[in-house]
Amino acid sequence: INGNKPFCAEPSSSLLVESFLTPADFFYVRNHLPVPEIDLKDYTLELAIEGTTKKTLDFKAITKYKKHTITAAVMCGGNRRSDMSKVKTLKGINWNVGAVGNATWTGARLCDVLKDLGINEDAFNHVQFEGYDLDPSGMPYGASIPISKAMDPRADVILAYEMNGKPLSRDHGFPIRVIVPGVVGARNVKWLSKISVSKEESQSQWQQGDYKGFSPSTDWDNVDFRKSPAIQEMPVISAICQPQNSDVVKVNENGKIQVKGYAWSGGGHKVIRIDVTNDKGKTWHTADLTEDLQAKQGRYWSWTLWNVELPVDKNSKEVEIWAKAVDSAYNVQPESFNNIYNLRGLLCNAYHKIKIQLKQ
Ligand code: MTE
Ligand code: MO
Repeated sequence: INGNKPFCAEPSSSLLVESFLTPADFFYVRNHLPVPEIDLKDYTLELAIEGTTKKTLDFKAITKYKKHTITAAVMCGGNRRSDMSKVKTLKGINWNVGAVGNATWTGARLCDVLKDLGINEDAFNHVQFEGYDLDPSGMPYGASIPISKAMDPRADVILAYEMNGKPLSRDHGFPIRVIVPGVVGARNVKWLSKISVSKEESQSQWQQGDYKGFSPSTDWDNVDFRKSPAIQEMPVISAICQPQNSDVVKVNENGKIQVKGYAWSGGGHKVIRIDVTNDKGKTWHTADLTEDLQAKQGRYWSWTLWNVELPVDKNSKEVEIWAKAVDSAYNVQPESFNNIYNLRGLLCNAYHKIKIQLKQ
């Protein structure tokens, strides 16, 4: 548990790689505001075009749209922040590697719901979302995505009412949340109350004054949030989950140790390779991948789990392990956090490096 009010929590990393689909109870929770309590029979979703209310849907009306299921990882923009914070102090929840989960999401496609509004796509730029959770001044949580992503049937944006085949839990956005696959967690608005098609981005704090990247030299005295774009698609990332940093690991009869983790990339890019080293890059070992075999080209929303057996030196008592992922655009993780440090601790995708003790 990383925070009680609002509630934020992540599973231990070894639990994370136990299954390809993350059970809802182990799926990280990130709330910025108090969790709303919603009665299904009172639930409404407002649809608006640039401020003009066009339509209100109840829960049943949303379930009448053709049902779509996708498998997608959701990752917080601050996942692995605790690693980046070792470079220099920064502001934010001290996430380890667990601010990510992979699940199936079932619901109506956003493009189908928007099509019924009869929008002239060229007249607008963004689709904004609001949640039923409110700040003390009565302002809701909010975010937006580009209209091109919202309207594209192949972008698979879902108004989800099921997670892993069961109704969404309160923690994860009951009764409806938007799943924007390949995009930073912050845009996957929970407890969805309103969708508006607009010329402008969401003016919420989380779109305008947070979830943006900056140069390592930007500090709180000179930061100008208007100058960086809001994070949408996420960069390629991986993490070692078993063993964990400073674990004691028994070397097997073949002189090897088992290492497991996950990797993911935004924008529908598939992870094509994981390279792992235990000699600081002199030798790289290619991991075996567990992938979503149903995913289509350019629509790879799931994470990839990986495992590898690393041969270790007979005499060594301690070993450092590094992992890096490569995606289908041949994007690769940067080697260290030094040159990607940013004051909010976002986009923390440097090589994951751990040190473990060996029992020979
Ligand atoms: N939606 C609402 N309404 N309120 C929130 O605080 N947090 C966002 C996003 N959607 C949030 C929200 C952030 S920052 C993340 S990382 C994801 O939800 C987390 O989703 P989860 O709690 O289901 O894991
Ligand atoms: Mo987040």
